[in-house]
Amino acid sequence: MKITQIAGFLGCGKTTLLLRLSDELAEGGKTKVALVVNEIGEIPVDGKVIEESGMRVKDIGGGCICCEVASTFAKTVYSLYKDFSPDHVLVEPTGVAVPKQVKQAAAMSGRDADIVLGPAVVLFDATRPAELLDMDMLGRLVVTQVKDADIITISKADIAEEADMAMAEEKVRELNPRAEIFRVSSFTGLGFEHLKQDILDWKEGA
Ligand SMILES: Nc1nc2c(ncn2[C@@H]2O[C@H](COP(=O)(O)OP(=O)(O)O)[C@@H](O)[C@H]2O)c(=O)[nH]1
Ligand SMILES: [Mg+2]
Repeated sequence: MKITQIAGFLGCGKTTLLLRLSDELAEGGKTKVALVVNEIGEIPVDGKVIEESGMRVKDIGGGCICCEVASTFAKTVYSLYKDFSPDHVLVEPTGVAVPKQVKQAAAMSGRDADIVLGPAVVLFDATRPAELLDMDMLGRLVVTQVKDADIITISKADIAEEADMAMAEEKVRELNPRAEIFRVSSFTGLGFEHLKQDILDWKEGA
């Protein structure tokens, strides 16, 4: 069971990407996928609708899974492993979560469980790069998220201006030379094959 987080600031497109990606990863039921969402103050996911397609959805409230409710998160992941044994668990932390801490929380989810960590995928909203990196505003948080990422997807490529996307790519590359960076659109499907393959091939520490 591989746990992959889809992180990034509020409104950058996490839920939209998660839903499309889970559908693509499931390959019409060949692969079992579970979703864990932690949506404090975010747009709620309709779990019932998603479960109709054979997936399992867990919603964790009461705080951020990277801190206040890390142990609830770990228990949820473990119970998914026991009761549903998915191949993939996709996790959407809140927009203010720190990816490194989410990884640590996921790693706590059980020693006897056959759980491997997937990459930290961080979305960077290409429609508002200047605002996201503004150090007086969101900057510090967004910079931490970008630095922690294994994969950075430049999101909303279908509507972002080319100049903004180029700026976003340049800035995130400077902040994190280690991560893979590419453009995605959850509306057109741009970048999804790449993302899916990266997640499938990912080996922590490799
Ligand atoms: N044009 C466009 N809009 C998107 C895309 N992904 C998300 N959005 C929109 O961005 C807004 C926030 O998306 P959401 O997935 O809820 O973001 P989250 O807060 O990070 O989970 C919604 O209005 C989405 O419809 C995309 O790839 N292209
Ligand atoms: Mg969301």
